[in-house]
Amino acid sequence: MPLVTMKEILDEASSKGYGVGAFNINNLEFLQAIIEAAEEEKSPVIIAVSEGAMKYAGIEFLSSMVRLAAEKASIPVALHVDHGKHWEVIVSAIRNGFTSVMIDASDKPFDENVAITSKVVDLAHAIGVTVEAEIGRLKGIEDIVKVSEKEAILTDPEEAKEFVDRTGVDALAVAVGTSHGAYKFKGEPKLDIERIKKIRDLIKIPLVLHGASGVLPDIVELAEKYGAKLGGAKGVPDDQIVEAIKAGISKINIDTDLRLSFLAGVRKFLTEHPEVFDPRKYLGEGKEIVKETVKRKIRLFGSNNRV
Ligand code: PGH
Ligand code: CA
Ligand code: ZN
Repeated sequence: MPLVTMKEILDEASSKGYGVGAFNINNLEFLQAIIEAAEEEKSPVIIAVSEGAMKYAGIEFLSSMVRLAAEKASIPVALHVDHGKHWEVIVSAIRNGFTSVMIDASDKPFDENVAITSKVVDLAHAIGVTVEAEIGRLKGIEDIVKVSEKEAILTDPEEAKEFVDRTGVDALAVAVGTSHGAYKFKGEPKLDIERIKKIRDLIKIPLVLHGASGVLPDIVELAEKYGAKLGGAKGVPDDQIVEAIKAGISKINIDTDLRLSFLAGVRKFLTEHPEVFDPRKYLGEGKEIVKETVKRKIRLFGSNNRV
């Protein structure tokens, strides 16, 4: 079916209380893995493209691939800009058929974030494109030394409400203790679930959890068995993701878990078949593990059997 907006996918998820994965792609194999997994699990899915991905592969190549994949698929697919920082990128994405954009001005002072986000909302809504924005900064709770620092970094519920009222965004990314990458927590993994509940009580639009990868221990172990060095890697445990969804999160962003899965597959294949030089073979093995990981995520988030 043609690409749908992210709002369509998330409003449905939010009203029924399940989560939907937004999975990052940079190339063909990750896209194939995600779409195949979502089709087999009968799940809606969000394909996320960062500015880095656009720089790596080209926005036209990525958007064309995703549009085609969606048209051939039997599940709803949204094409979304992840962490858009530049006005030109947002405009270019909309011109290239993205159905959703994230404008991330969360590093700016509150009023400036409101102004930048509002400008994107005006443009995007005029042509039916969904907007996600963010307030607060992503950082592990354990890394926060003082209480005052915690309040400055994590999303303040009252501020979140004012932000949504003033900007008219469709989805809001909140900072509740996660961070990007494979090294999220020095101590015990911990999300501020109470904060999600407070924000949920004040805000009716879908909420987004960034930095949500689990850094799956079995995948890390597999990659390390074949030579990867990932000492100290730690992510968000599955049970905390479930709690976060129960508390009101609707969109869950996953990048790192797919990277680690691909790495494990490619490393395993190359180690076991040193004589093989056909990229379809080793990339194919990477793709299979990414696909398995996406299926695990879909079932964890509860978006399976929804289409
Ligand atoms: C993410 C992905 N992308 O926007 O938030 O986070 O590094 O935990 O996959 P991870
Ligand atoms: Ca941010
Ligand atoms: Zn993110």
